[in-house]
Amino acid sequence: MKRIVSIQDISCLGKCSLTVALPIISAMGVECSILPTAVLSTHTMFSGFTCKDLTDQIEPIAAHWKASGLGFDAVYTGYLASAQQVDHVCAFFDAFRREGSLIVVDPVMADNGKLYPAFGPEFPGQMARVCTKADLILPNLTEASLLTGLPYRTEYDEAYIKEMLQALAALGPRYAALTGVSFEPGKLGVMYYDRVGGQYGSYFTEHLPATFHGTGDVFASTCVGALMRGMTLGEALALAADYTVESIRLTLETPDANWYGVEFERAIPYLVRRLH
Ligand code: PXL
Repeated sequence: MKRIVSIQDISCLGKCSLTVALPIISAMGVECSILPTAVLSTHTMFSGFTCKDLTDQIEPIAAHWKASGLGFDAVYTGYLASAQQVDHVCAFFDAFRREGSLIVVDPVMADNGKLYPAFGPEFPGQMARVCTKADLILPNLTEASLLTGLPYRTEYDEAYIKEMLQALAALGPRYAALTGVSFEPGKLGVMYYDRVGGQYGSYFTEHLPATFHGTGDVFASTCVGALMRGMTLGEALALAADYTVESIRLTLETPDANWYGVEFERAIPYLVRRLH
């Protein structure tokens, strides 16, 4: 069984980051170890959340794993709790990168043109440093614009997306995939670029009329799980998009669904079926 380590926060309630990555990656038949960056009472869209930063735990946990001869087929990072964690996460990549392993960075920090509330203006520059060491990055358009310095647009064409993808890949990763791309009403998806092959690809599916918190984490976790199950990047991104849409569809069908996340749990049978 492939083993990954996911480095992101534990939002104790809120259906995002590790409480999404663990069940999804496990359901896909891939072992998911965790390195929590912080413990929050909820995600940061709730008011009054608590946050215990765990920066000082990253290095000793990594050192114990190294001393015990433990390694990973992939490292997948998401929400980092502070700019101070960036050096530790970069050092972790250097220590655990090995022949054939994959480093996936979801540069979680912003959406809809705005940084998340816990981050200051220096954070995107720090997150860009994490991206330079990745094999694959999975930003949304807001994050891509903050990482590259290119303008954030809500109306755009394929040339703009291709320019953005090239600028993202120029940061260092071989592969960049932009989420939340739409070229026509009713369709939403992902466009990606392989810097080494010089090739673009895309996958579009239904654009459901709602946005939910944590769907980026559902998407990224599924993509990493699918890559570990041997799918190509194009197949992994398509499965991630389809499962995310299925989770949103089931949430919209649930009259008492919570506002803070999607009912990805009810779509797990669909995800598992798609693996066979
Ligand atoms: O879903 C991304 C995410 C992860 N973790 C925390 C967050 C967010 C988005 O706001 O607040 C703590």
